[in-house]
Amino acid sequence: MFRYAATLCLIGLLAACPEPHDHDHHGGAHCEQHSDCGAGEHCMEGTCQGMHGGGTDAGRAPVDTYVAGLEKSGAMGRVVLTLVESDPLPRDLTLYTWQLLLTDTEGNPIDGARIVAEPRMPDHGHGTHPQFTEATAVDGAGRYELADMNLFMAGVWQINIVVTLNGADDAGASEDQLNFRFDLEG
Ligand SMILES: [Cu+2]
Repeated sequence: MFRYAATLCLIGLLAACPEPHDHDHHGGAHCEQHSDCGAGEHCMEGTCQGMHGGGTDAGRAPVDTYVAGLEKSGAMGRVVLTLVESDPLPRDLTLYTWQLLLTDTEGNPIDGARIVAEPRMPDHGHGTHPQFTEATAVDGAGRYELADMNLFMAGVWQINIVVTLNGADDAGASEDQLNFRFDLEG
């Protein structure tokens, strides 16, 4: 087939010329781990993908410097989520439990929300197990706890958090989302 295409090429049908150097890179070579892929690629869902390819992971955003009481505003402007305390401090590769405070933008505690965290490593294209951790309410004053998130690898972890608020009326639930990003030394 290649010989045939090359022959067409020689007799002047330039459009039929094969481009052997350009094709196999975009299909995504099969892989099982990052080291199976080339430089600038990572292994995601069984194929090698370029690092700069959009998606939901924003790999180049700055990381957070941890302080107790770190606040994040939701992208929709509905909530503010405070990381009251991380145990342990974001550095080790282990199970993390986070104490959270959920308020509206005026600082009023919000109870009865559903808070689900999904830890991801944006630069590697993978998450953790279990994939999602749902927070439990702690004391009914806007306090919640995320227990035992397994941040098992050194590097940047982005903890994507979706907050679902119960509607005050029959209009139903509304969502907001935010993330925390920490670079774990390991
Ligand atoms: Cu990783």
